[in-house]
Amino acid sequence: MDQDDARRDAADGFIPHSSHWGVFSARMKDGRVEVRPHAADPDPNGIIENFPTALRHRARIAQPMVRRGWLENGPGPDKRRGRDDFVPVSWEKALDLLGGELKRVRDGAGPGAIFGGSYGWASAGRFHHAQSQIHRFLNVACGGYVKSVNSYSSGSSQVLIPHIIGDYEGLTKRNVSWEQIAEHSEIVLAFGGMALKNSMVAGGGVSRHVERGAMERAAGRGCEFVLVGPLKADLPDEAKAEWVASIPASDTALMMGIVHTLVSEGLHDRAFLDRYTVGWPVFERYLMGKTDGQPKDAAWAAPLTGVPADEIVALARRLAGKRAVIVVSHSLQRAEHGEQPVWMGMVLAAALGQIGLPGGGYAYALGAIAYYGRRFNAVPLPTFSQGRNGVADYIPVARISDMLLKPGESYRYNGQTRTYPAIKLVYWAGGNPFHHHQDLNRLREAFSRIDTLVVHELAWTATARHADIVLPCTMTLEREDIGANSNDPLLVPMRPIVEPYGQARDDYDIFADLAERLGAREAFTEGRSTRQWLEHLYEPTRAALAAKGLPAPGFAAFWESDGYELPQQEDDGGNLRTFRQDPEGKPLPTPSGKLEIFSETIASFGEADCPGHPTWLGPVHVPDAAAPYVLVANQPRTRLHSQLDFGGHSDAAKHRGREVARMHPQDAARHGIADGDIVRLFNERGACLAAVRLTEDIRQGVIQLPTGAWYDPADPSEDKPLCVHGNPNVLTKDVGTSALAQGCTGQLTTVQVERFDGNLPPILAFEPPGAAMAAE
Ligand SMILES: Nc1nc2c(c(=O)[nH]1)N[C@H]1C(S)=C(S)[C@@H](COP(=O)(O)OP(=O)(O)OC[C@H]3O[C@@H](n4cnc5c(=O)[nH]c(N)nc54)[C@H](O)[C@@H]3O)O[C@H]1N2
Ligand SMILES: Nc1nc2c(c(=O)[nH]1)N[C@H]1C(S)=C(S)[C@@H](COP(=O)(O)OP(=O)(O)OC[C@H]3O[C@@H](n4cnc5c(=O)[nH]c(N)nc54)[C@H](O)[C@@H]3O)O[C@H]1N2
Ligand SMILES: [Mo]
Repeated sequence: MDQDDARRDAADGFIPHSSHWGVFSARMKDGRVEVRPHAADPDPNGIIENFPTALRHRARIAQPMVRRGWLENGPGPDKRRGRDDFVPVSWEKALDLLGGELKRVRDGAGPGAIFGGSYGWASAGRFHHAQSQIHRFLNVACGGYVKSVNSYSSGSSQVLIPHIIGDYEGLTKRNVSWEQIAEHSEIVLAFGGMALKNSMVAGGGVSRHVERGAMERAAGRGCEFVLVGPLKADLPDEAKAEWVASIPASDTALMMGIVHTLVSEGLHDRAFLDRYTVGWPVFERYLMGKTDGQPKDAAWAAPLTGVPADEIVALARRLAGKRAVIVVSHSLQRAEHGEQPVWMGMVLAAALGQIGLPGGGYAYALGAIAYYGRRFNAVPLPTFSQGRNGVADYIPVARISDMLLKPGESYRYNGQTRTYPAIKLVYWAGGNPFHHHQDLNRLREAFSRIDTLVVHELAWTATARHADIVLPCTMTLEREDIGANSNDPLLVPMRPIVEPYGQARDDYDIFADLAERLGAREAFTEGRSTRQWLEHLYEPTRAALAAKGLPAPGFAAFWESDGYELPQQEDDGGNLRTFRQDPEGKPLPTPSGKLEIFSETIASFGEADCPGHPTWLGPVHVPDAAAPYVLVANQPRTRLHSQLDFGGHSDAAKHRGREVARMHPQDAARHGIADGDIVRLFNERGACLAAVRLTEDIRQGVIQLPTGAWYDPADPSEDKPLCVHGNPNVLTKDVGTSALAQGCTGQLTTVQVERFDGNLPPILAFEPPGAAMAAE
């Protein structure tokens, strides 16, 4: 931060802090919270405006609660989860009950009956990071837990890319940067776009939002941007993009049509393919129709993609011979057969021969989150150790309902046949499965099968409402921490501005007291207070700064500062650049050492839904008479996932309290739907209400409803209640991307829509359950 700005903040009583949506500062004034973005941030994120209203909102959890049915009848499968009421209890009682239950499961069925994957984004801050806390606790005090692997973000690419490109982080984080886009790229072809709403967010925080500026600079020097996807808003105005409004989930076909054109016209970079890839000849035979009689040409791709053949041909010609970069957003692989566009994107980039050149090649996920396309820090960050997990078992993260519904059944994952464990206790801290998982009615059924669900939450999310034991945790701004992210230079002293809400406690303190009940307090805390942990975690960063001969003040000085700028590494293009320069000496970490257009490994797995090279496996997420629209359930603009949905910034973007869905006016007219109406979206899995905005900036036949509105069932006693608020995950289907990766497919589904003319049910998602209100 600039010295003058820092002085201004300090003089005004603003205290530095950080969040996933940006570094900021905050103060309490006249009982109100005020926030200010980091002074050096050229393009601050409005999401920080959720804090002032959220911090003391009634949706916060004020005290420990136990579900009545669990309290009265003890642990066991129970359909009343999410339908029962809660009994407020003291911290002593809650922790005694939970300590006893953890012992019962650990000593009876073993730690392999505890699911502690606890997926979720939690909050920024290196110490209070809830996943680190819960995992350390379960390791140290319970002997371990069944974990989850991969993420909802990139479940299919995280499995695929090591086979075909080698290093996932090398592709996403040390490859094409925003600096290179601004200076070198001549054409950016972005499948799924690079929406600024998405790159406004980074796990751990970001001090400068640079994406808009980089696109503006690139466009200003004549770089062309082409957006492929159903929504025009997926690239900002500054990119001056041309919009190809394609059919969702058709990108693989479009890419094949482009590559077929390149090959037919001799525009592909044969020398690059020969030197840096394996399997091109096999793929080329498939592409040209020699193996299945169907050339994957532009005319073939046109009806599948909704893009006219001549446009596909023209696009191929425009790309050839230029410093071209192919961007594929995470969203493309969060769909059935999501591996295919990620793999085919690499093949397209390889055929253009630009991989490894500045501003060229394959920028998978660039723009999806603010930690892609940036420089890495040159010193290590404070890191809280999670200890050793005594349980080896895991599930691919998005298979949670399958695990709970089908214990003992087998499934395929990454070439293995695995078996779902029998889980008795599920423990969540820092995530919201009723936000992130698909087919929420199925998830409710899954959660009814276990003995006990424990949740630490700062607010009454649907996950908390389905729990047996709910423990209220503090929110950032109520505790001290260190903010950092490996791709942002600012190390931030996150000082609290307000006392914890109600009886809320830090996850760390909760786990320390629980560990005591399991005989493991000392092992969990190592005798340190929170402040002592922060000092301890800060030390390796300080030592690394000192070793570089840089100013390396002690913790006390850091704590009183407005943050330190850490040194960063060069923007050197990473291992794809060195591979290009020296393919024999610096091979990729794939089996062949090259880019794998054909993968022997994947072919050997024998999965019909993920063969040995990119393949068009037929259309998925296809509308039919019962569900004639494709629903795009993408990331929300005004919040991170479900976090602080009750905050003012999120609330202001709703209409009549409902989440806003967008649809094309011509589609709406067929149903007598007008702008601002309330609609019911439904399919065989469920139904929700939403408000409608009409826009021509969406492909016809597509309806968009972002994720993140809190699940709000009108009548929780029903098996498939209407969500009155607009959570699209009551509609999405709970299947994996393929037997290879088993990733999340929540981005797309198909739905029907109708105008909702009934009495509008109230939104109760932000009202605490009855007993909680009475107890306050
Ligand atoms: N349909 C559909 N579904 C999707 C997606 C999609 O595209 N479409 N996208 C998916 C993606 S990419 C992701 S990453 C997931 C995100 O899913 P999640 O990461 O589970 O979503 P969040 O809302 O960030 O959940 C974090 C929770 O942690 C709580 N929390 C915050 N700080 C703390 C803390 O300090 N301690 C504790 N104990 N709790 C805390 C918050 O209140 C919040 O409830 O959603 C996925 N779901
Ligand atoms: N404001 C905000 N930013 C966020 C998040 C958030 O919750 N809020 N979440 C963060 C997280 S955890 C992640 S993983 C990233 C997610 O990054 P992404 O998954 O890339 O983000 P989405 O917004 O879900 O999808 C981007 C766009 O892809 C388009 N799209 C959907 N399906 C298709 C398709 O089949 N083909 C094509 N060509 N386009 C398609 C949609 O129009 C959508 O707007 O975002 C991060 N950024
Ligand atoms: Mo994500």
